[in-house]
Amino acid sequence: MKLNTQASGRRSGRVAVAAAAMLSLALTATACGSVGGASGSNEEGTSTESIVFLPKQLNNPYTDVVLGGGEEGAGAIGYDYSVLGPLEASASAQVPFIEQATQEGAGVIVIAANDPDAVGPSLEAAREAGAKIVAFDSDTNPEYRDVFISQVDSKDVALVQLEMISEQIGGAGDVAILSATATATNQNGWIKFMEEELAANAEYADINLVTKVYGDDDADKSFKEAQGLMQSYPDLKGIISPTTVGIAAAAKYLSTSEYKGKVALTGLGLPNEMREFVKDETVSEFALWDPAQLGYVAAFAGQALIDEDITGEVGDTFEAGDLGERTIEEGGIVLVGPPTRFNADNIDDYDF
Ligand code: RAM
Repeated sequence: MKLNTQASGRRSGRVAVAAAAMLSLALTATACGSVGGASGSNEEGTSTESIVFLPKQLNNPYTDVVLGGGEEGAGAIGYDYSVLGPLEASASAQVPFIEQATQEGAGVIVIAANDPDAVGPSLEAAREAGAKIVAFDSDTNPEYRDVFISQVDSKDVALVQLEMISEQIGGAGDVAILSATATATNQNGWIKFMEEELAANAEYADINLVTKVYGDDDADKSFKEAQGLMQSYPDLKGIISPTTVGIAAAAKYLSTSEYKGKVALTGLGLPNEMREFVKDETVSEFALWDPAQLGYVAAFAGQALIDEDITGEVGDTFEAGDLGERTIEEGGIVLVGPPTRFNADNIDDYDF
C-alpha cells in the first residue's frame, strides 16, 4: 500500500462519471454523482456491499487524497465504491446527497460533515433504511453516526499549530486564524483548543489572537480574507490556517506581497500544494497527517459495522488492512494520525 504517496485526482470509473455529471450540473445545481450498484450487486452481478463517500466538498485537493485512500480501502474489502458530494462546503449542501445514497440503498455512508447537526435528520433516515454511518475528517453530532475516524486527537492538532506559530514569531505578537467554514466541526474543535491553550499556557502569554476569519474552503475567498487580514492588521506577526485550502491561498497572497518572509504563515497543508511556498521561503513549516489513511481506515470501519464485528462501542477493535488493528476510543473515535511537520528539509520526501 502506498498511502502516503497518493497523487491527487485519483478516481474510479464510477467517480469519473460523477465528475462529468458534476460539470454538466454545475450551472443548475450543486448535485453530482451516483451511487450506482448500491442495491446489493456489482457490475458482474455478484452480490456485494456498497460504500458511498460523501466528503465536505468535491473540488478540494485534500478531498482527492482522502478519496484515494477510500477507494483503495473499498477495493481491499471488496465493496462497491462511489462518491457523492457538493461543490461547496456549506452547512446543508450534503443533505440531498445523503438522501440520494439512502434511496440507492447504500450499505455504508462515510461522511465528512460540513455541519454537525444539519446532516442529522437525513442520516437518521439513512440509518432507518439500514445504512451504517462512518464520519471521518469532520464529525457529525455523535448521535448521528456509528463511529468517527479522526485524523489525530483534536487537541494535538491545535497544539502542533500553536507550537509552530510560536516558534516562527519568536513567541510574541498578534496572530489571526484563517479557517474554512464557520460551521465545520473539525475546524471549530481545533480553534477552541487553540484559544483555550493560548489562555492557559504561560508560554503563549505574549501571543495575542486578534481575529478569526473564514475563507469557506474556497481558494478565492480565502485569498481575499488573507489580504483583508493584512489590511486590517498591518502589524500582524502570523497567520494560522488550519485548512489546506486556506493555507495555500494565504501563501499565494503572501508570496507576492510586501509581507513575504515577514509575516509567518503556518497551519495544515498538503505538501504538494505548499512545496513552492516553502522553496520560495514564504512558509517555513506547516503540518498534516496522511489524508489517504482517513479514507482507507473508514472503509474498513464500514465493513466491520456491516459484519457486526463492531458496534461503535469504546474498546471495539477491527483490522484496517495494511494499517493494522484499530481500537474505538472514548467518544466513538478511531485515531489515524500522527501529524507530520513539513519544512525545507523534508518536503521533497512527500508526494500528496
Ligand atoms: C481542508 C478541509 C478539511 C481539513 C483539512 C486540513 O481541506 O477543511 O476538512 O481536514 O483542510
